[in-house]
Amino acid sequence: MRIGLIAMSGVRVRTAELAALGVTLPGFVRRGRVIAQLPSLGLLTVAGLTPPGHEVTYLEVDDLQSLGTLPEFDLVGISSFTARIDAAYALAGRFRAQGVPVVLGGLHVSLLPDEALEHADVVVVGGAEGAWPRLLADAERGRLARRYAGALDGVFEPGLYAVPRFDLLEGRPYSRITVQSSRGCPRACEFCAASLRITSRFNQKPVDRVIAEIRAARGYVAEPFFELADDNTFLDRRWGEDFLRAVTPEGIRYFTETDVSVADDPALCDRLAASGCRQLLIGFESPRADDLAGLDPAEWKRRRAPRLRHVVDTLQSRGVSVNGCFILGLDAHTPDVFGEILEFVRGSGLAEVQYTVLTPFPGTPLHARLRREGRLLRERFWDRCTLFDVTFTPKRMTVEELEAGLRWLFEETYTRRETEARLQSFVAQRRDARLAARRAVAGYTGAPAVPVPAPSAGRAP
Ligand code: B12
Repeated sequence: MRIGLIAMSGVRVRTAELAALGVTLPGFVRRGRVIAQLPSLGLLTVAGLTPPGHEVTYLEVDDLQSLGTLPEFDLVGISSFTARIDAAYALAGRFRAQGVPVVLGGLHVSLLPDEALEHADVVVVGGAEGAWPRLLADAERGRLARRYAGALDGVFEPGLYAVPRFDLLEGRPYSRITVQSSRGCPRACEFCAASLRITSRFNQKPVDRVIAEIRAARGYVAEPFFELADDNTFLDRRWGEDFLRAVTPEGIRYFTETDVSVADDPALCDRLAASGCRQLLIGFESPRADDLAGLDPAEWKRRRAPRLRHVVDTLQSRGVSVNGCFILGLDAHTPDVFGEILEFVRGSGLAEVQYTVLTPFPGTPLHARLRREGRLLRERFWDRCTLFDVTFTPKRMTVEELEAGLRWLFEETYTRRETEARLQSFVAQRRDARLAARRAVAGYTGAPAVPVPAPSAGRAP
């Protein structure tokens, strides 16, 4: 079969509106441009799970727009997050109008399969692992079912796992590639709309497979910057140690997401920079511990909040920049929180900062609760699931106050001067870290030094 796999790629930030407000946000815009370059690891994985004998084409919506007419396929698979699901439905409609069966998959579809089925012939709920090969066999027999359930666990075990088809990226202008080392996260935050929603527990990929994928990707994309498409990479410290040992000789540069517990292990932190880790994105959510009540079932984030500055120091003094993420509009947030967040950001020395608005993605416990409480501004607001749009009534401020607070924080934080100052302060910290490391090495061996990493890179959500 000729199979077309199409990603609803790109970022969805209504920067035009922010620009219209007279805001210049170099730090923000730069990050947006950088991350928009990422291909769809979901679809490269689907391609990897496709048995030999089929002809697979990977496209992004921009490719389709430039093509004008729709290419000819026997089956089309579309992947989309919530923000662009309506565009995905429209595209599905165009293929179906030509008699081509369309399969929809991904995070949004997994959580709202009934909605998706109104626009597709088939939906895959959960990961493609365990579903896609069956689906293709059925398609060849002309007996496609309407729904397929992917595996929720063991997705990286032999029999379910397949190496993503990085070869499909050959010749394309990517400079960043995603590789997944784990799926899920045990913290189970109420708002989380990531891979936790398509797994029954935390799944970690064996280190040798992650390394094999990194090597495979490098075979097709020259010198990529790697982003681990994980929610909590260093949760398991033993795995983390093994990973650092294995990835260091690969000489790559990478970014990933994890939680503050990584700073509990100074020995692991000592080895992060030399392993190529340039930045860790960590959800701080709010600098005031009490704001985090009820965020996760174990109140883990609340208990950890008093140590946020320590986390920044521990990592940045070892040459790894921290991208601290703050969620605006938590139930405990009053209008004075914006000033407190800015004060924290300025005082913490954070190299990068990300502000997003609390977003009730469909299918999350947060969505269910806000709906129950009658606080959703609209019943259906998927195109506003950008992380920068207010979609609900905050508890202790008005919608307008939340919007104004977000804009104010952007204006204060992402100016050229502030962005540069953050970066420079981190560069100085990293220089000190390298000097200290050199001294330590020289003290033991008389040898000159540790490897010198290149400048850090940033990214947005
Ligand atoms: C990389 C990434 C991006 C890349 C995406 C590149 C791409 N085209 O995929 C970029 C930078 C472009 C991006 C953009 C955005 N992102 Co983003 N991104 C991520 C990130 C970090 C990793 C996603 C990933 O690669 N996962 C690994 C793959 C293997 O998993 P997967 O995609 O779920 O695919 C599996 C299954 O879902 C299924 N599947 C998926 N598609 C299909 C299709 C078919 C046919 C089948 C059968 C199966 C199937 O099979 C796959 C293998 O099991 C996650 C956060 C995280 N840590 O997970 C956020 C995340 C996905 N992003 C998010 C958001 C909000 C955005 C933006 C709206 C931000 C913005 N304002 O611009 C935009 C969305 C724009 C858009 N085009 O829709 C949210 C989405 C939540 C949701 N439910 O929609 C997440 C979860 C982060 C968060 N803060 O909550 N993002």
